[in-house]
Amino acid sequence: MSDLVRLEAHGDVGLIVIDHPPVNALSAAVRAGLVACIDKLGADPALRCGVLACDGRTFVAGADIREFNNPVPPAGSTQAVTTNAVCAAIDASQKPIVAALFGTTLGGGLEVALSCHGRVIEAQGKVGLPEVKIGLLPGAGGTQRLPRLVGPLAALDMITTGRHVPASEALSLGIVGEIATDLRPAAMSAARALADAGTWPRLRDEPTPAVDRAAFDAAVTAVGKRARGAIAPVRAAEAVSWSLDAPFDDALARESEAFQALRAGPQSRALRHIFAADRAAAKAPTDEPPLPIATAGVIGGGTMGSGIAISLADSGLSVTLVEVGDDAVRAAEARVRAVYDRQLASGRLTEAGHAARLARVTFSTEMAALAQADLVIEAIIENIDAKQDVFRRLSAITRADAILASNTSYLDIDLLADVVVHPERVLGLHFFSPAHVMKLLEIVRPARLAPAVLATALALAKRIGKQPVVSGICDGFIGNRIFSTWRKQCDFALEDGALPHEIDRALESWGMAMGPYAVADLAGLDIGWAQRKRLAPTRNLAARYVPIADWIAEQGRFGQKTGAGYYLHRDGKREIDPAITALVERASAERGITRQPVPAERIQSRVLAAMANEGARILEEGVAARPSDIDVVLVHGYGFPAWRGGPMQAADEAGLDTVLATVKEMHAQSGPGWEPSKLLETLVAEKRSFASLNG
Ligand code: T1G
Repeated sequence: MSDLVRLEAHGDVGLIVIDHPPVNALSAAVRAGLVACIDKLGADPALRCGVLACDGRTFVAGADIREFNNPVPPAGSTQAVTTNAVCAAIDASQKPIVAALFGTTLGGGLEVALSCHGRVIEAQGKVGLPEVKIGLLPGAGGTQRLPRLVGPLAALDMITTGRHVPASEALSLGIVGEIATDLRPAAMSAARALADAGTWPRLRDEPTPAVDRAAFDAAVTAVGKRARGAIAPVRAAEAVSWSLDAPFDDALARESEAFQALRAGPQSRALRHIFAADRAAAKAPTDEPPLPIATAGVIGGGTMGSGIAISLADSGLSVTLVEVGDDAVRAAEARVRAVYDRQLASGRLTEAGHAARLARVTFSTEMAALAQADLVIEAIIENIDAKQDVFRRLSAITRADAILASNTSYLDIDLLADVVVHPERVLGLHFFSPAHVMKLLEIVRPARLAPAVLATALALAKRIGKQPVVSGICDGFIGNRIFSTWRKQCDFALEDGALPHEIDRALESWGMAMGPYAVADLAGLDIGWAQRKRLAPTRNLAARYVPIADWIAEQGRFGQKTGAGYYLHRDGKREIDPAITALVERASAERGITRQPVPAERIQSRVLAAMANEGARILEEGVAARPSDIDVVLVHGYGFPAWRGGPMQAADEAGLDTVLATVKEMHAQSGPGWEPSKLLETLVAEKRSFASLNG
């Protein structure tokens, strides 16, 4: 036994308890301790049965992800005690063992529980096989045991989505036999009942329930379509199909091979990188405790303001939304109610939940209503004068310790702090539209920000289910600055010979959720147009500038909202518009370019190089704390494929020398503004990676 896993005798029940904070991950020591305790249970004549339980906040949340970057341990070492070996020890047990599930029983934790002879769960507990989310598949029999328990179709859904299944659904699927209020006693009773019955079937001996093969194959095909380049869900679906007809042990061996191949591959490396990067970005760079936030105010009830109010209310906060005039208040109320009505209609909210959330959001035309708010988020038009006026008034009305935030997507937060008493409480909380849906939250850190306020913003992000990234101040912060940079390379490709749909297709086939021109039509071309006009006075006139986007906007074509932008939009479909083709060709002609086809690979490599080079500049300027923060922004806010790990990870995978060569090529062709960053040149010279800067 080890101090991580102990065996306690409770009458005739052997209670095996794992105590490995924070989530009882199945590290090598835990796996070895489990096998030792299972053996000890079997050898003790006073014990008729066993219960597998955990101390702390959750039953086993999976294998220890940190071990996956280590080389496969040599046979015979304690590390070689795999999760499969733990399951095999339970399979070989001559005494029934019941698992006592609570918290989030995930991955290897659920697989070990599935090899047990019964499972009891707490009402708030959840189970899942989320391996695909880190580019893996269940590697300890999950793809073979779960189908035998719940049927191939339900298993395929759980394993290829990685979703968490609540206790009630786990009961109806048969994953657990009981939902208990007093967990361990209930599990002990269940174990005794199996011992009394004298029989305790093993899932591995059960036949897989029959399934309509055509329906199953159609579901497998759908997994491939949804995967959008990710290979783990496709491999996982293949593994589940083996449960239909392959002998258990043969399928188990194939599952292990498939698991190891994924674990060693670039996609799992990238997804494990994002798993760690998300957590690194969310860690407060200070020991200051967060301040309490119970009541919040939002100024501005447009799309962003109402989305922010919903995001706050969803997390239990009381929110007062302030707008100017009764009409604007009514419009804001309608926006908030419409979202909650849709969630009620779709079953995502119960009647009670719907009523509770609506009750949390109140509306006012008076800023004085925010006098006692702990936090106020301004979400009005992107105009610095208007924002400064709001912050002056907030400074006079709110408590001196109230946190004052702006949702601005690029304006200088220091200019807002300048007009506030106690400027150290002012920061940026840049939500992404729709604010109640998008996970990313850029926390913009002005020079005078108090550490406790930063810690409070990071704690708020976790509470409202957002993925925070701390950004310094620059035009566009991290995400929009990088987006506007690589978008220019796409515009150059338009002039050189490509068409909008070809560029969108090249990047979507590379894994981007949506190409830049489809995104522009969705977001509205007027926004970028206004930004370019704002920046026009400071634009470097020697730099290559493509007028295509301006020409389109000047025609009043703002994208989906006007029915036409880069594409024609009819009945919810995007159509190629010959008028845009002609406009693009005119741009090439006016620049004296003879159009040539632009290969998809060139678009992909230049977009990545542009992202990585601008990311390196952002790091040099201290706007981002580490390369992985940039990856988190692009993955959670801009549709960058998570299975490529973000631009900095993808650049490492491509080789920084290759990326630097592409940057130099772009500089030669595109002129000023495309110089290689010093950091990129230094890393290449020193044969280092961006990952080496992640700390
Ligand atoms: N291994 C190691 N550390 C883990 C971990 C894991 N599986 N899961 C979480 N942690 C750490 C995390 O890094 C953080 O550490 C702390 O726990 C709290 O996590 C064989 C091969 C469980 C839902 O994919 O989904 O089993 O930063 O901040 O928001 O087939 O963590 O404090 O030092 O996320 O409450 C499958 C991944 C693995 C689950 C809790 N399991 N984890 O969320 O806290 S592969 C997973 C989560 C596998 C088998 C295969 C979440 C959580 P630190 P947290 P949380």
